[in-house]
Amino acid sequence: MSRFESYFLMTVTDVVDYAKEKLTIFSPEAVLQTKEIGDGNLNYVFRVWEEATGKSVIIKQAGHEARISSDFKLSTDRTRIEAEILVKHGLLAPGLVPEVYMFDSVMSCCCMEDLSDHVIMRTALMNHEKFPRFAEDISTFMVNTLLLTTDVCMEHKEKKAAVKSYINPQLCEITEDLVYTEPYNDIGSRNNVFTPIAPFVKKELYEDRALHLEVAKCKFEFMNNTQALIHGDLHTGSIFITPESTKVIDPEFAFYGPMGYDVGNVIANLNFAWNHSAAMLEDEGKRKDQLDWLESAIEETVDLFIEKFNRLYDVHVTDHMAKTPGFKEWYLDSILSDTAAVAGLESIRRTVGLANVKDITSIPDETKRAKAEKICILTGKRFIKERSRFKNGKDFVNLLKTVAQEINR
Ligand code: SR1
Ligand code: MG
Repeated sequence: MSRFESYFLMTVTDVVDYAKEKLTIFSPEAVLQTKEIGDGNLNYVFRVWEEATGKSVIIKQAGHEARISSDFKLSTDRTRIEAEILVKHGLLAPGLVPEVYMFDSVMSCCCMEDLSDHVIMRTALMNHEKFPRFAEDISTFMVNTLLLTTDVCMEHKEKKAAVKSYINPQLCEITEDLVYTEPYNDIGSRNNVFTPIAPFVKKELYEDRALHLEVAKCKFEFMNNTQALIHGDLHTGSIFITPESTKVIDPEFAFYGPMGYDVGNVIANLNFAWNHSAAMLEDEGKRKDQLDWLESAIEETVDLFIEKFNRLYDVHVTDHMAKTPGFKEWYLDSILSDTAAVAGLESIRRTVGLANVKDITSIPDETKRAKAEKICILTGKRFIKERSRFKNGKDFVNLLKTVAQEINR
């Protein structure tokens, strides 16, 4: 009888046996190596490879609680959501996600293409690398996976069935708490606030009542706008990249929500990379070069999203009323406003909340880190409060540059 007929959390040794027994890619005699390589907050990720043939795969398994904190007890069903969404994303945005080889509902694990020739984008950006294809690829990924899953394009009963089938209450709750609530009040007593800026956080985040009202409005938009099948966690740690290729991974937070949640996450995480390079690059020429590239990546991501959205909308719109002149522009405007708000919410929560980003926490100089954090918080606040005025890529970049200048004055 197989050891894998009831669920348990695997070790590297178990994973070798599992791969030999369950995956046709390896023969039962294969000599396999394995390493746990996960650096995310939730799951275990094993790379399994056979030296002799050069074959390799990734096996990702979900545990009953999050790695980052045992506060989060989670259903292991999230691996099913992830595997199903990866397959769907592969159909909607071919070449921009890893191939799924197998999903195992008993062991709650998913076996997929090994992307070891790619690097995690956050790490690469912290090494000040540039990726000329990024804006082109990520805008295609977002427009295709988002617009094509809306009521604008889909038959409405099918879309409602999809809303039902992709309901994801546990992971949505994490976002509702960590993104839309705790950074503004620390009611979970688990914010990670960098001590030198604690008074700043108190004044700018915990005591700004006008901000709280805007965040509350955004929270209810996130919970109630079943607009598109969103990735739900599209940060630079969810992107594998090379200069020639972009692959989006980890869609376990996917559900029907507002499109701006994905676009805003991308913008905020480029903002973190910008702040990392601004703080870490001593050489003025190199710093300017990297910041210019990051600014153009933000600008092009937004502008290409708008351009491709407009093009795809005209080709794929099926709803009669969505063809009304002016509706597309109104709809896109609301997505850009949500994008700005989420760029702000993500900038703030990764700075002061439970799940921080290395781009900021790895800045060793206290003064420089404090400055970077203040820029993230203040850009974040203005993205949220002024969200209706962001209409193109330049608007997003200009805010970042303006706030950075003010802090550095
Ligand atoms: C408890 S999980 C913390 C964060 O990690 C994930 O990547 C999501 O961003 C989540 O908010
Ligand atoms: Mg993840």
